[in-house]
Amino acid sequence: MQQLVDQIEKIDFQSEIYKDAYSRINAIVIEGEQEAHENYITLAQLLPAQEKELIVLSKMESRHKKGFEACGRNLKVNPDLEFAKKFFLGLHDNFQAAAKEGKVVTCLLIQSLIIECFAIAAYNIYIPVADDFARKITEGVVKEEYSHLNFGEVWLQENFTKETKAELEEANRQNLPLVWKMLNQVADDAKVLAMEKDALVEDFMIQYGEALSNIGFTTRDIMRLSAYGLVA
Ligand code: Y39
Ligand code: FE
Ligand code: FE
Ligand code: FE
Repeated sequence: MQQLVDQIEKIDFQSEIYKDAYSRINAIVIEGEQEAHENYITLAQLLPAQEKELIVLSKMESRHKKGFEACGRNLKVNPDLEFAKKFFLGLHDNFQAAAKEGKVVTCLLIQSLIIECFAIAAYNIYIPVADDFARKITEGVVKEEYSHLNFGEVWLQENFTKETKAELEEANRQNLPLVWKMLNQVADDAKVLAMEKDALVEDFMIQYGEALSNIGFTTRDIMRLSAYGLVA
């Protein structure tokens, strides 16, 4: 705790090094919220019975995007959106390909489990080390991200069969290694913001493992699935 207090006191939110790192992390979050907005609209088309609920989630995502844009402006940072688009390309393409084939289970795994858990981990780790303005925004956002994760958990739990289980395993195999790659790509910038990679990995694994457990996977499955592709 004292360590955290010392660390926060040292953060200079207006230093060039902080603002440079923030230009990429802030852009990733803005782009991520935009993609999440679009993904929930696509999911609404794939799941007509949940259309209204999913449109509500998509609207939350655009509000999140506006909130994080305000965080960047507040620090006078220009988000590097070109970098962020490339950052999400792998997950973006896999989501699009799955949607085209009507693979709703894969789409839910990518957006409502993987991306939401990544967001929850990142926001939880960011909140204690954020500037006052961004902290208030992020606290409001993370509460809603839990409800997005919950949507995916409930749907996948209610539809858990041999077939959906197999599709989840395959989608996990294709997409989880991308998350570890993404995390490595931002580790240095995250560190400048006082967010440790180990803490991000740990929080992600806890959220993701809990989600898989709620859906119906065994502990043994979860161990195998949640560390898939994790190298360093
Ligand atoms: O569902 C959502 O709102 C998720 C899209 C938002 C993505 C957040 C991505 C966070 C990654 C940040 C990495 C910082 C270390
Ligand atoms: Fe969001
Ligand atoms: Fe979300
Ligand atoms: Fe989100």
